[in-house]
Amino acid sequence: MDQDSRIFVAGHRGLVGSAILRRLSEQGHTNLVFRTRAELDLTDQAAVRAFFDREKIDYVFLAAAKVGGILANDRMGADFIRENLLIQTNAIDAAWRAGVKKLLFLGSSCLYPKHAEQPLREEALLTGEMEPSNKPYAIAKIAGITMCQAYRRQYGFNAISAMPSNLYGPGDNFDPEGSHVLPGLIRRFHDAKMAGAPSVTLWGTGTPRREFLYVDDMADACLHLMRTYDDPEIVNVGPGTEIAIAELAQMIKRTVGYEGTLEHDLTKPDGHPRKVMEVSRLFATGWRPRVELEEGVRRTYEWFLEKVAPTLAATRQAAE
Ligand code: GFB
Repeated sequence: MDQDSRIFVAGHRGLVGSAILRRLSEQGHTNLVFRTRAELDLTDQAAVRAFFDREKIDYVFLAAAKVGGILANDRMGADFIRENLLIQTNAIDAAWRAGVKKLLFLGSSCLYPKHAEQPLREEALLTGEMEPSNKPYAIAKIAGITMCQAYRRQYGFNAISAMPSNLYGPGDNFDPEGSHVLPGLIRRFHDAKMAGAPSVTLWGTGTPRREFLYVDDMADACLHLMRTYDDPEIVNVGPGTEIAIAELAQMIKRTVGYEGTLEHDLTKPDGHPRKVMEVSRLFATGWRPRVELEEGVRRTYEWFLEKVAPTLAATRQAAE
């Protein structure tokens, strides 16, 4: 990837895409291409082909996807499988047809079997039953990974796939129902603090274990892989450390400065009992994450206070 390579970041308004765009800019890349959904609907095959034919793109970061937390996945499986299959099929195929040099596709640690041996090795993919709450999402994403591998094998297309752990950071979705646990709890503890509420509800038992990677570290890993990795096998991207959800909740509670108690809503799913990835394939290439979880949570809460909280406060006032 040269400084003047023409680079398309699909999904540049999302958590990962916006971080990739920031990182590319910081590193002096100026020939960057991005489109809003209104400008380019990635589920529209003809539009995507016309875009790639016209734009003469060299590199693609395919960070556009329909994503969400455990409840959104559980309730809207049809949307998750349809949108992801369409977006990735259109983008990967059109990129190859238009002569793109290299494409990075993103999977997720939730694609691994529910009871796979931990830490999750790349070889564990497709070796067992999936976690039912996110099966439609996982099947779609596994199709994308397989498509990258098949296009490489049949057509020589340099398409690689990374498997991020749970991600978080500035630009996240803080919707109380649809979001992932970390931004969801920041929002819930913040709202409870503002309202002086006596308790905050945690979904599930709090015992599931997850690993969380700060999104700027993820973006950094994506650029690193784009520059250095050309193999068909998937690569896990995570910090290699884990935390129980109940412990994470305590960390967020401290960061927000909430003083009430915690309750559990056991009607909500736990999902995978444990998801921690084996990251030696990535670490062997010299890459390491930089932002520790506590620091990342602090930075994310600061971003939330600056960008999200004022709008919430204004909405609350208007409703009163
Ligand atoms: O972040 P989360 O939705 O991702 O949930 P997954 C992680 C854990 O936190 C689950 C618990 O055990 C939840 O039950 N949890 C506790 C909460 N309180 C909350 C809350 O307020 N909100 C949320 N969202 N969870 C998703 C997958 O699974 O991870 C997706 O469904 C995706 O497909 C993503 O891949 C990375 O790790 O369980």
